[in-house]
Amino acid sequence: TTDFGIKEALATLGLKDINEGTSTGSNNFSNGEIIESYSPVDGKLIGKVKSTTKEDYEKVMTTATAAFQTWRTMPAPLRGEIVRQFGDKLREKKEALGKLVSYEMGKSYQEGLGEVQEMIDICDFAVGLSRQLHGLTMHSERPGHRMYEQYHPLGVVGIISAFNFPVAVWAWNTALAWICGDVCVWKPSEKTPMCGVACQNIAAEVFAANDLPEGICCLINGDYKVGELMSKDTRIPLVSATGSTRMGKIVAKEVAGRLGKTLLELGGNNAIIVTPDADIKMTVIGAVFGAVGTAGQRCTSTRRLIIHDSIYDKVKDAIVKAYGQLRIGNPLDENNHVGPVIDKDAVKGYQAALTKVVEEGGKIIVEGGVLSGEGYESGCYVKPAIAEAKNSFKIVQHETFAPVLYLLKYSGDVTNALDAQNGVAQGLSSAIMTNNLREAEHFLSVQGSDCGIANVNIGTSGAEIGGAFGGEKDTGGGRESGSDAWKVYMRRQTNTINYTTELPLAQGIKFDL
Ligand code: UN1
Repeated sequence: TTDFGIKEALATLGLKDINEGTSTGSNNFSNGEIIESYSPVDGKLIGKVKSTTKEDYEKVMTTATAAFQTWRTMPAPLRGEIVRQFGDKLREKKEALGKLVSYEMGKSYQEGLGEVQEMIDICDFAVGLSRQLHGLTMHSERPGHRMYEQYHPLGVVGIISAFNFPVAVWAWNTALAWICGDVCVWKPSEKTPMCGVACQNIAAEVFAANDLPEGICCLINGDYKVGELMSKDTRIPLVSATGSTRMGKIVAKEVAGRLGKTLLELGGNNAIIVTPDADIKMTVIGAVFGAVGTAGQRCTSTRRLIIHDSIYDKVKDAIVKAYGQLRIGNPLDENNHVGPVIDKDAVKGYQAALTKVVEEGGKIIVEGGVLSGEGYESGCYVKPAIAEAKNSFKIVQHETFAPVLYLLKYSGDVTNALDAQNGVAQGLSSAIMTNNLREAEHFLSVQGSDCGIANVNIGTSGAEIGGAFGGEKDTGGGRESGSDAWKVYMRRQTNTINYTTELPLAQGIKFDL
């Protein structure tokens, strides 16, 4: 693990080398079973953390609820100042954290750095927002009355995040929740626990330097059972969960059962529509990065290309050619385009998808396969594959978290492509490649894409933090990150003030005593 400066990165992030023991991180009460984190890059043990028991969880909740009492009374722009400092710390540690993300999760170093950049960006966004938590004022129908609304902090926000964006998704939630006056309890994926401890350490430094209670930022470790503690906990008014649709449905039911709020960011089955007026070169870049970036493990990864029959062969040939140039290997080596998938289970899911698509009548046009031999010892490196398929195939309807791309053909006008694009259970990201204004506008219209994200002449992945991020249908309906996504982290209050000596009733009701 001394290769590519991993040892140094771990030290910079306050993480213990595997020989030194368990990384507990700051403000961590975890005492449970050991979780070992193995790198999909080289199969080596990176480190260990302890999982959170029910008793540990109670301690976390006690510090979090106590910290909320302090944090919520601090003026929002001053909370913004803390988030600004946190963003600066992230700038300092960008290379180390980006490297750890790459090593523990398997995405390319460039994408690891990109992920940390998203954290920095959301901090900047949140700092500005801390002076803009605006409510409206309304004109009262009663004389001498004033009406307005205001937003107050919500309380303890529970965050459940996935392995694929092991640090950024947490930051999208915390940076906003913090300026909103909430405190956070985070359960990172048990597949990327070291990233969780690293982030906790960075945040802890900032809170300590400002004499603020660390309970503002809490970390819990473990599998779904630990997440369940939060779903059931009435002290947590909002649970923000990112992951599979299956997980989201369980969390949604549990939290709704106690009338709590959820913010769900679940699966996608994202397509790019390629019309006869598409720029082929741009299409290839967008589609290939979308399908193989993060080894096809983004929620926004491109899974389907819906190509017009008149240009089908041309696009297919160009994409197949581009796949021929992909270099698969150690993601810390910047010569490689594609790193490993997260673990051997993901490899199995990938293999099953390729078997199923053939069983259903599809045709593989770029062969897949698991790589072995030198540099591939972890057993997690797979070849990005392409199959010609039909939208109706069960496997095409399913989100396989791996680099498998399906080519679908459409004929006639763009409405036929849209039927296929919208004809899946998920509704996260979508794109159209066209220089035809009518097609582009139709795609964006009410009759167009039914997804939370709809792009013209760019791919499905790589959303910026300034926009609200999330999607419809099986994607869960939540929006996080930019725009007015902050509102879900606050409680809204409508206030009416009477500054007269009379008490007129609304709706003109007479009630004389
Ligand atoms: C995810 O996969 O959970 O749009 C989020 C993108 C990234 C975020 C993806 N900014 O690809």
